[in-house]
Amino acid sequence: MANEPGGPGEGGPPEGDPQHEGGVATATRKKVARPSRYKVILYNDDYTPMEFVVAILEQIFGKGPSEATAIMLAIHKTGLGVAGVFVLEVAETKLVQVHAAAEQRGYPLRAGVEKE
Ligand code: TYC
Repeated sequence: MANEPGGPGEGGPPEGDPQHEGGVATATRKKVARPSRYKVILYNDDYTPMEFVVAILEQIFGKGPSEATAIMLAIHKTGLGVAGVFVLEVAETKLVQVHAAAEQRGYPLRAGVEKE
């Protein structure tokens, strides 16, 4: 059997068909589902220590020290900031992790999820 499912040639235009040669591939390609993405927002407050917010951004959101510090300072100045963008299930998990870590330390840090 030529052209086994999953084998080479799968998914592309039929080879040797003049109608499909040299054209713009995207014009005939089927649409693919792109899952919606969601921002995890952190909100400023007067009591959560800056170092704790930086640690959250590093440990839960995978930011490096300088980016985590920049995001924390932007939240401190403007009132809110984006910690990361994820598919919904991941965004909601991060939200739970932020609130659990803050609650454990007794800090009022709040976070939310917003569609991008
Ligand atoms: N405003 C806090 C302070 O001065 C720091 C802070 C930054 C708190 C970001 C929350 O999401 C936050 N200690």
